[in-house]
Amino acid sequence: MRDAAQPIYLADYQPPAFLVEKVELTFKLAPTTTRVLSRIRFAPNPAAVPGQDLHLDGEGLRLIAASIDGTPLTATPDATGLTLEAASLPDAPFTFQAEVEIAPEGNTALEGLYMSNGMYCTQCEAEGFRKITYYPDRPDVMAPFRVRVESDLPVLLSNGNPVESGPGWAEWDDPHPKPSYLFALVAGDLRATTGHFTTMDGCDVTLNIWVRPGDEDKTAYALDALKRSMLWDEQVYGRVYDLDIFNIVAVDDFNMGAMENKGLNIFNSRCVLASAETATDGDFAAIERIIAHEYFHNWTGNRITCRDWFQLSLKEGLTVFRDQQFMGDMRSHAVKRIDDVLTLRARQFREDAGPLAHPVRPESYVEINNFYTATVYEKGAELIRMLRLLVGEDRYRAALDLYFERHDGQACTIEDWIAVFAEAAGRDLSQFKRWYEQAGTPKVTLLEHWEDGTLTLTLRQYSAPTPGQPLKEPLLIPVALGLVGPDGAELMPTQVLELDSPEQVFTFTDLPARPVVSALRGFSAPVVLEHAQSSAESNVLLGHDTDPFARFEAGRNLARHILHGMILDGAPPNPDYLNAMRLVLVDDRLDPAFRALVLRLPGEDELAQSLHAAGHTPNPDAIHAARRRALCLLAEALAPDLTRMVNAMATPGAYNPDARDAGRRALRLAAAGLLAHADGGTKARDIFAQADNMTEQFGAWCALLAVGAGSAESLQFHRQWQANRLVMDKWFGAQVAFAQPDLAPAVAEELTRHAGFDWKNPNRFRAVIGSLGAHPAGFHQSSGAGYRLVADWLIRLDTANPQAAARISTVFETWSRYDAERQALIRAELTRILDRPDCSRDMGEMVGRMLG
Ligand code: 0A1
Ligand code: ZN
Repeated sequence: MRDAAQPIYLADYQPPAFLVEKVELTFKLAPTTTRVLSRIRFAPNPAAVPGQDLHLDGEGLRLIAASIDGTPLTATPDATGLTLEAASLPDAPFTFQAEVEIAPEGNTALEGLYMSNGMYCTQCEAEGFRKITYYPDRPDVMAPFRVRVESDLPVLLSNGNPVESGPGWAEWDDPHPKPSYLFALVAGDLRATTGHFTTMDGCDVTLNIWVRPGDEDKTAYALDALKRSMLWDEQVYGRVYDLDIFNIVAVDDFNMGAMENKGLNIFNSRCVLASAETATDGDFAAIERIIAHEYFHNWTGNRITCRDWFQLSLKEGLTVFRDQQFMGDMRSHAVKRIDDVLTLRARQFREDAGPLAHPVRPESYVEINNFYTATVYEKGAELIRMLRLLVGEDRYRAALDLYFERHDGQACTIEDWIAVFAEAAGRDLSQFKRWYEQAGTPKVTLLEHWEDGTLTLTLRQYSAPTPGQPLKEPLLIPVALGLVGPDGAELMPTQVLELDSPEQVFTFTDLPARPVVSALRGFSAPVVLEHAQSSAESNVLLGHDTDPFARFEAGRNLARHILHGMILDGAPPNPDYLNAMRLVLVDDRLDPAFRALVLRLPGEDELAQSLHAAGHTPNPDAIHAARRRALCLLAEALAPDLTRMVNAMATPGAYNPDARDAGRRALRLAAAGLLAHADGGTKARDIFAQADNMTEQFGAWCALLAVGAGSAESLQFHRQWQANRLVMDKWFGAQVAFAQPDLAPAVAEELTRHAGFDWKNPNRFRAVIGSLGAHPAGFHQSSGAGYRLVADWLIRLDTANPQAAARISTVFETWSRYDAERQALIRAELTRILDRPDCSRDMGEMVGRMLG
């Protein structure tokens, strides 16, 4: 039996004692008295150690009756479920039946069966099914499900294909064996937008996007993204959809972004609903990506699933990599790569550098929900990307074909994945596998030596200790590198150097002149590169590198260097930098989206992270002030060009969310945002007044808030959008995100008293409390007011929704970067969160790890 606070170890994995041949469920839905009847056909698992008990997970269930092959059961459940003793079980297949009662209405944790705005829905990943009925709730038990739903609500959905329905009931059949975490049920007053897709095998698939009445006008983009995802997966991976119907449902109360339940994806409504007026370009892109992500899970996750939750990255890393490829194909590979690297650094490098660092495949956990992390997802995707780079595109595709062929219908491990890859690529990947096992971001140092036409590069790697891993082995790091002439011409196209030792030397001979080294092109490995380059060299790369990521990175390095100087000793920015930015801004050969990214200065948290890595104690106020001054200086230096760009990048005609127009709007808003630091927001006010789309309306309002203006616009925004939940999340969030640092905690506190602050809704909670945690100078006010407010609310949320509260607690994960006073204040708040008798297992694990 499991003690709830004890860790579970990968090393303790045991195959299940029994397999399930068939599941039949009947739901009689009622808000406080839902009855779940189950009929489960079990068979002994030939691969298991014989003589084991059968443990059926179950939490918070009221057991009405249970039987085995018709004989009533005598066993009584405990807090973790029902244990059927080996001696009492037949050693042949048998049928277990149970009836339980649950209360979805009171389920504020949003896990299991719960209610959102009068609609029933489920969330079973990772371990929610045990809150619905007794079952071996583990991913290596896969079975076909047949489900009957009884309710007066008009729309009744479950996984698979619809088989029969009548007034007040519907039956669904899912022929594909699946683990319980992919089970789903929805019942509500819903409206569908319907489309069709014909698979490459000629089968017609009905596609439905189900929403609440009134939201039907916000479904077109999701439906289109779904069709494009289905086509892409056929064309690029040869993967065909396998049911007659694909349903997507939008739900307002949802802990995460979306969930890939077989044939019945459930989405946080913010990840589906979009119209020009209510969603920004960023929202449209996120919807496209998440629709694709969940759809791609049908093969990478559902048909091939994980043996246990330690293998989570097997499905998540691969599926994120696939959605990144898809987005690159749909939009721009260059811009997508830069965006992905920015996210990786902001979230995963931050995690990897602190007390919550863990390997892509963790070795233990207390609460698995705490491991849906940037490391498992985003770093996991980087590992797939590196594998592809190391073996080449063709062998990558061959490896994937083999993976699908060999493992379809199975619950697999990272070992299975690596073995397929090693076989298809014909190379030993045992050293590569360490990437899955070692936490922390490796540091790669690059030293140059130039003599007589020969360039000698010394590459070193170092991985610092992380919690539980004091010593690290060298990794296999692909370093994509090119050489650029001082005039900007490419002297040597990209080569992939394989760094597999602590130190290696590479030489390049017969060079006409000392080249500029363009290292880590395309961000070929998730490492921190230390490579001293002069600003003249960075300028060559920024202006000429053939690799767009390297161009971006050169600009970023210049900006970071200048900001460090301003923060640490008030040094003014180098005029060369201002000039380099001007050249990028006005270069019409460059994609506007790319220019918008280059113009964006590193954020405050990134600066705190890089200062800390360089041995300094970051001061959040000083970082904020210096960054603000840099924005003013840039704005003053570039004002005429910025004004020109605001005008030139207008997108006449009807709003189009495609990458081209979105890129122009991004540059337009970046220019207006910067200009606001010089013109007080005049241009931004014009954009706001004329906007016919949310991207410009919201972008312009944020530009005003960022310079302390925009109060009239705030009122107008509120008046216009108070009836729209998703837009109101923006209204709540932006006021905190752009608050003057010393006022930010009070602004957030005030908003928590607003009638619209429905704290049990995760989107709204995040908009206020999450935004304060993401505002470094506001959150880290030396008074401790930010810490106190966040801790108060986390304590409150922990009692209703531990999973969401534990996730948001990561705002504290960087505490050890800061000065002793701030550290003491944060530790006191973390201790206050932890030292409560009712602290959840989720929160207890997170805070415990943060305190170390
Ligand atoms: N598997 C989903 C995300 C997800 C994960 C956990 C959840 O509850 C703990 C809910 C959703 C995905 O990758 O999209
Ligand atoms: Zn996923």
